[in-house]
Amino acid sequence: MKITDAKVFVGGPGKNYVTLKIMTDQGVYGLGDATLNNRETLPAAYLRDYLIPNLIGKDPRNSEEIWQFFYRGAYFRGGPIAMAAYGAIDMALWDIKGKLANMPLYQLFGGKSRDGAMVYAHATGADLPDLMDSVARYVEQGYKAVRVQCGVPGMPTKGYAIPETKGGQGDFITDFSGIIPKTEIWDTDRYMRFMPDALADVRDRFGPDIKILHDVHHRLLPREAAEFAKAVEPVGLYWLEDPTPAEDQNALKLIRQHSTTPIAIGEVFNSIWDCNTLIEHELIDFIRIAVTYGGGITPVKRIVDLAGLHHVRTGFHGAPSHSPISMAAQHHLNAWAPNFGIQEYLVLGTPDCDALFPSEHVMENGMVNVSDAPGLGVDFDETEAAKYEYAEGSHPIVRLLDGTLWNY
Ligand code: GCO
Ligand code: MG
Repeated sequence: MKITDAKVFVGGPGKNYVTLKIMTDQGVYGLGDATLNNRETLPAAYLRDYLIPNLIGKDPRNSEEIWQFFYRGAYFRGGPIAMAAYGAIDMALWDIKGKLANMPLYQLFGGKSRDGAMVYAHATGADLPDLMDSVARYVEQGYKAVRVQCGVPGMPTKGYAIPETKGGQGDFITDFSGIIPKTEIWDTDRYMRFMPDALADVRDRFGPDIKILHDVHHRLLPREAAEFAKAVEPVGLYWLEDPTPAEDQNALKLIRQHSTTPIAIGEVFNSIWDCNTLIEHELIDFIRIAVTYGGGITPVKRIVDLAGLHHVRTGFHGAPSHSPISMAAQHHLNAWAPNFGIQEYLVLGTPDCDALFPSEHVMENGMVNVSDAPGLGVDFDETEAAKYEYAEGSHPIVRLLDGTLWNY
């Protein structure tokens, strides 16, 4: 069996999804997602210019060998651009494998460990009353877990993932006016004074059963993060996410020494080497790596197994930049993983998105029921894809009050 061709598509409704389609001499094809938010053209170019020419003629069933060929063969290892491109290939090869076996992927991993996988949605408010309305909407829809983010009074600009005006919904991250980023101003002192009480108010209003998550988005220093994690202990958070920038694995020690608040980290990780210390020293509770920038199912499944040895559960990244293809790969891992925790779930879910990626996975009452269709259980409509093209966009950058560049 041989790979005969592969194509890359960039575009989508409100997102620059990077979709890979690998064709074989047996008519079976596989789909992968290489979307790297706001840098989408780069994994697409790596796929087109180097990886696809090297794929042609290979046996698609040898997904492990092909992964090693690209990862080791590049000499310069890792990084989000390369790993997103390898990730798309790996997903597509697993999709082909599942279709050949006539089995959903979770069966190839070891079968189902649960009936449905719990997901969390993003509630956000320009201020606290606005946030309460947003949480209430998700609770009414049956969500069991909600991430809560709230505008901080007196902050010069809105904080991470906060709407400009009350009632605003959606993805507040990408600005499609061009590639020159907007600037947000961050005031740690105001955040530290306001946010623990705001989280406590959400707990008081919605009671003990709802799972509350909060994302610091890498903005605190280790000592500040330890103070914050201690201050929010009475809230009983399901997790505190990215309290410090993720590249300093040592920073997490200080937080652990001072607090029992569960810590989730890893949405910017690309390999097992970014998180092995955190996992082996049991400094985190949830690993957030995504199947896309983590290099695909093959390496991420190894991370899940390592995490399982150390009581670390999964909480894969699921921001809206993940297309239904990589989300499907995560749904299959979530169905199987003995150490599954929760899944972030923000697939656009619009009619346009559903038409582009017809999917067999069902989300209801805050739970995903994985598809039993062979392979990933999601398709890609090339006629629909022809309607879209790449749109320039950017993440904001963040500066402190005195203008110092800070972490977005
Ligand atoms: C999350 C993340 C995202 C990132 C985004 C960057 O928890 O979902 O923090 O919102 O900001 O993926 O592109
Ligand atoms: Mg996050």
